[in-house]
Parts: sequence; structure tokens; C-alpha cells
Amino acid sequence: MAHGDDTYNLKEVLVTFKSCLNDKQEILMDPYLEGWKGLVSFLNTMGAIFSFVSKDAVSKIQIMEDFRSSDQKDHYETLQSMVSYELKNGLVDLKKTGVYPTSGCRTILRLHRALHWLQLFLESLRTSNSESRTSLLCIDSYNASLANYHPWIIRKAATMAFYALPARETFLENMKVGTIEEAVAMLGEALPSIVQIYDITQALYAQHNLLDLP
Ligand code: 1Q0
Repeated sequence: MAHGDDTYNLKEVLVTFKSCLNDKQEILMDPYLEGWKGLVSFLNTMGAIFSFVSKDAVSKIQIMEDFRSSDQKDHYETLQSMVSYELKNGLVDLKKTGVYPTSGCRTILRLHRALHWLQLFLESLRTSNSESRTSLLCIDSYNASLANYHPWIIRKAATMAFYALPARETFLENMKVGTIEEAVAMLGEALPSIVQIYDITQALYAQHNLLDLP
């Protein structure tokens, strides 16, 4: 998959998310991070106005890649093994930020919340019509998800950036997966795995009371 700043293949990105689950329904860290890297490459084609978003995503992906190349890498093979390793060894700040401000658990939680936004946005993009405004679809999905975790200043910056999004047809064309109809069909194919990854992670975090990590 291409990771350059302005090269991407969105179809491959979404297929990567499909390959995240192993046969035990665990989420594999490497394809999960690959999926995010592909999305960031796509985001980078949308202009500098989104660079504050991609910088944050890149730094979170980097934190996780560092774990994956550390001596502890095997513990970070799946989201499930990461949660059990970090909790067992007291490597997570549970109540307030302290010794472990960049634990795997809190870092993945931020990406997980963003995945919910992605799910809502792609679903609304898929089911909207040519009259719909991408910026409004994006704002609605953001307000229904990620915005709840962001302070006012980030919500403001994000909302302003969303107004710079191109019209729906241009946006779908920019995905470079063929005609508009083909792009919409691809979203329909990709969404179930994104939903599944989101649901499994949500259940895992809920089970361990990790949904509010500082
Ligand atoms: C299409 C437009 C995409 C716009 C991206 C929407 C997300 C907006 C989020 C803005 C927040 C970024 C600034 C930093 C926030 C952090 O404070 C926050 C919390 O972290 P921390 O360490 O401070 O506690 N970070 C986050 O909430 C993580 C945000 C990650 C956002 C990752 C977005 C990746 C890009 C996605 C492009 C998707 C393109 C969709 C089209 C695909 C079509 C198949």
C-alpha cells in the first residue's frame, strides 16, 4: 500500500481494515495501523487545512508502531493482548494522566473514537444523494461522535476545516475507485468490517472499564 503524502488507494485501505480480524475475532494491530495510515494519506490530499488532524493521527500511529518494534512487541500483536498486558502490568493511567500518558490503551481509544466518526461519515456519504453537502454530512457525524470528546477550540477548528471539503461527487471521485456508483458500492462493501472492528473494540474496552481513559 502506498503511504506517500499524496498517493493512496482507498480501496486497498478499506480492504486492509477487512483483514484486521483473526479467526479468534481478535483485532490485529498491524493491519489496523496500516488502515489508519492509508486514511491519513487520503486526508493529506485534502489540503493543509487538515494537517492538524493528520499530525495528531500520525503521532498516535507512531506511538503504536514504536510498541510494535519494541522488546514488548508480541504483547501488542492484537488489541486484546495489548489490553491484557498493559492492565496486568499497571501500564495504564486509569483515572488521571500520570506516569503513562501514552499507553497503548489510551492511544488506541482515541483512534477507536475516530473510527466511530468514520463509520457514521461513510454511512451517510453512502446513503446520501447528489444534493447532499459533504461538509454537513461530516459535521453531523462528527457532532454525533468525536466532538463529544474534544474541547471547544478543536471542535471549532474541525468544523471550519469540514467546510473546505469538496462536494459529494468530487469527494467520491477523489476516492479514485472508479465511477461515483462504484465508489458508493465500495463503501457498502467496506463498512461492515469497520463496524465489526468498532463493535469488538467497544466491547473489549467496556468489559475492562477503559472507555474514559484520560
Ligand atoms: C474527510 C475529512 C476528515 C476529517 C477528520 C475528522 C476528524 C476530526 C478530528 C479533529 C481532531 C484533531 C486534533 C487533535 C485532537 C486530539 O486532541 C484528540 C485527542 O487526543 P489526545 O491525545 O489529545 O487525548 N485526538 C483524536 O481525537 C484523534 C483524531 C484522529 C483523527 C484521524 C482522522 C484520520 C483521517 C481520516 C480521513 C478519512 C477520510 C474519509 C474518507 C474515506 C472514504 C472511504
